[in-house]
Amino acid sequence: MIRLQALFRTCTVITSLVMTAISASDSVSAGIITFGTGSNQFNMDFTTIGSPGNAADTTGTPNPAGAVSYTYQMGTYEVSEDMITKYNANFGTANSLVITKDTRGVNKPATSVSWNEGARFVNWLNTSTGGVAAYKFTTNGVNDNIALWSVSDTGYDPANLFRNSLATYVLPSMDEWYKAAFYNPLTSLYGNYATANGLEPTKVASGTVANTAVYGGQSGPADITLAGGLSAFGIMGLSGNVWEWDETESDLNNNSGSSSRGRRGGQWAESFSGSLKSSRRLGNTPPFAGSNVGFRVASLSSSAAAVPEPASCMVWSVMGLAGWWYRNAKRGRSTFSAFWGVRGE
Ligand SMILES: [Ca+2]
Ligand SMILES: [Ca+2]
Ligand SMILES: [Ca+2]
Repeated sequence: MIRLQALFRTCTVITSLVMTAISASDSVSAGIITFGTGSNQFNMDFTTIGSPGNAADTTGTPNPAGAVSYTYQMGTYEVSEDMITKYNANFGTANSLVITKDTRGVNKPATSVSWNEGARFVNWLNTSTGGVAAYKFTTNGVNDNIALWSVSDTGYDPANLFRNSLATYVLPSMDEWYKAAFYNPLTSLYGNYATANGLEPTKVASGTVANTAVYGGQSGPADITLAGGLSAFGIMGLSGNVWEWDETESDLNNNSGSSSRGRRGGQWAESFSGSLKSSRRLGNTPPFAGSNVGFRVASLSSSAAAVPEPASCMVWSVMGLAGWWYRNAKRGRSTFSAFWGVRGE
């Protein structure tokens, strides 16, 4: 009887551990990539955007939008001030390519970062990890406009003259951003907002509660990991917190280094939710730096990053523990005696 009670208690503990691990694991397909060196390393979280070949939405702006034929990774959070500071320490200062930004706090989203500065940051993510630059800069100023890739360049893609087809890290295109924000892979439907249920989010100053977003006259942006609930794919802050650049020209044809680029999602001070909606896409020229405009990074890697999330490590640990318990239970050993190596009570 004592042995049965011990087994039951152990089973209850394992079950609760498994449940905790599962609920903590919002997205087991997420991955973490580390950039930089030494004390200037930082991690960037990515979440897989699957459902390749999804249909476009025909109810938003632009119309159509959101059809992506391949699996990619979306930055789970906006780019933080800390990431920009560490880019500058690793690369920007030494190469006279310092990215300027606002200073609200290390975990706040980086703002007053122009499209051109964002593209410089993304290029360094590629080149510092042995990859190919996404954007073609031919002049030295950090806020100079890009040139177009040409047919003689390796990685030239006639369908997108901005993006080198061999690059891994990029600014999300209009369609990549739209899909990550508004498409629900479970229902194959589009929502009007980047919330789990696709409906208008509740206004919050910060937090991670589902179907909330940081807007509604807040005094400033929340930390990138406290920027409201997740989109259906598991991405935070696509609605609200700070505006985010997309890669694509406002006219949807990437054929001019100086023409206006899209930005989406609205920001903390918006009174109403209109700017957060799938129907709202504004634009600015690529050197423009707005104190409520930031960005996030996408990765064209089809698989999640090599380093698993702590939550999924925990799932595997618990599964291993459960297997060990089962084997010992089968041999008729109580969990207590098996754990302490005691044979025969
Ligand atoms: Ca700047
Ligand atoms: Ca945002
Ligand atoms: Ca154009």
